[in-house]
Amino acid sequence: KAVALFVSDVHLSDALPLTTATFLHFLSTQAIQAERLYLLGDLFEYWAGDDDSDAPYNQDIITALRAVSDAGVALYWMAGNRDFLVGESFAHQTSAQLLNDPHELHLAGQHLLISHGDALCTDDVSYMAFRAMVRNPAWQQQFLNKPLQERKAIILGMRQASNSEQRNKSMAIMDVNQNAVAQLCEQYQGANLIHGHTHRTATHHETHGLRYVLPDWDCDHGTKERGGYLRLEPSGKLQFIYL
Ligand code: OKV
Ligand code: MN
Repeated sequence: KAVALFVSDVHLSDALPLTTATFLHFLSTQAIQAERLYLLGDLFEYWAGDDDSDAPYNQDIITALRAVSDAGVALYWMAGNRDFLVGESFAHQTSAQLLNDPHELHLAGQHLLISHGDALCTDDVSYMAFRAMVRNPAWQQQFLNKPLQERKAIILGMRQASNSEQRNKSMAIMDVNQNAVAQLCEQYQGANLIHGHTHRTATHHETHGLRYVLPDWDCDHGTKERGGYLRLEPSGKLQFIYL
């Protein structure tokens, strides 16, 4: 039995039926057999606020996550850069525990540090400014006070602007900054780092330990692997499972 599964960047959306089906199948067959499931950010393509959990698509995902919790799997949630508006209501509905980024844990003899990963992409200066703004609780409260439809329209506008802007950004600034990684690894001496966000799944040997980068789950486009997760065995061994 797996001690923990680590997943990120599923980017769930009703526009991605294959990704959705793959994730729901993963929950009911793999996750349900694990002791713990860690969702490390960007589970959703975007999350406009917990009052959107009434939407039938979101209800289906919540019900499936709740079934995993009810089966005795400890469910943990860390926000990504697309679903940072998930709150206490979502946590209650799914029986998930909300985690701060980064989060340190000791499991199966492993010393781990888990993070979404966007905070490590410090070369993207404009994104770091945007992140600081939207992670501010006062800003979030103000945003969440707007009607749901207005919030959705704002997010849609941002996504459209980003789609035309992203092409001009170099691939390098979209990756983690090596100094940011070194600084974090130094702060948490001896920990192996697990993060997602960059969609560049790999195992990197850093100065202080290993850095596991989780894959994204885009099953509806492209020809690459169809998502996957990192599995922690009782022996302490970590291995990628690609679907
Ligand atoms: C995704 C990235 C844009 C990097 C905004 C609430 C807010 C969601 C959102 C808006 C942006 C995702 C969803 C996008 C990734 C970028 C620029 C750089 C580095 C809100 C919930 F702000 F309104 F509250 N967003 N989009 N970037 O355009 O897809 O990852 S996005
Ligand atoms: Mn991300």
